[in-house]
Amino acid sequence: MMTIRRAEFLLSQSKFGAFPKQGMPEIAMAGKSNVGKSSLINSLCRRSKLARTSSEPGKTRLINYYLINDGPQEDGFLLVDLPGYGFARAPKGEQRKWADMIEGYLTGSRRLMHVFHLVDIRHEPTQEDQMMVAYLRHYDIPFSVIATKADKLSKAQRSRSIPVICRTLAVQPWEVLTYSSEDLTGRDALLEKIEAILSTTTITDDEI
Ligand SMILES: Nc1nc2c(ncn2[C@@H]2O[C@H](COP(=O)(O)OP(=O)(O)O)[C@@H](O)[C@H]2O)c(=O)[nH]1
Ligand SMILES: [Mg+2]
Repeated sequence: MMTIRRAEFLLSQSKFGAFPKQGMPEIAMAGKSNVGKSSLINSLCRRSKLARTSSEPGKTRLINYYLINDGPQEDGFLLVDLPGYGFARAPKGEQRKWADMIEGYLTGSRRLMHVFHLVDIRHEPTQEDQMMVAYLRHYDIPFSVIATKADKLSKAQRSRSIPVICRTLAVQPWEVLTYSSEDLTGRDALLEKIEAILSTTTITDDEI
């Protein structure tokens, strides 16, 4: 299983664009505001204040990049916290801006290896969640679903909610990981998944 030895905030963007360290493998987190993207990054890296978390849906929508395992060991990668959605009542202009950012990122990112699409294990995925999956399928980006906040449900309740998530998003049960940033359920499995994703990244930039 891979270890996260170092984790640091790299930069934020309000619009996708070129940045230093671009060319490292990237793994991105997508999902509704408040679903637990920042908490997952913090719990995965065991750094409680790396990514800013909040019980209030974020007002500023940014792409946040975190640099993981930077150094000579060549297992470095970028974790990318994508702007959350879940603002069906938000002004059209704001929705358009979100869509432009997401499309800009998904089409512009040079080495996006995988997207973790987070959904709350307690709720049926929304139309916006389905739209996010449609984006990922449209751009042919490998993804898996992470059912977050697992600590809020009993084991029996969890096993009832996973099929609902699978059905709504048209994914298979083995494409869904159960996770909790509170009690670290699923953390080891997620690290193994990341290791598997990164092990397919042996091609260097000039070969692409
Ligand atoms: N119980 C529980 N609460 C969580 C979990 N993950 C996130 N939260 C809470 O959900 C709220 C939103 O989390 P945040 O990480 O900021 O969501 P983001 O908007 O997707 O980045 C915060 O109050 C977190 O403490 C989890 O696994 N379990
Ligand atoms: Mg966040």
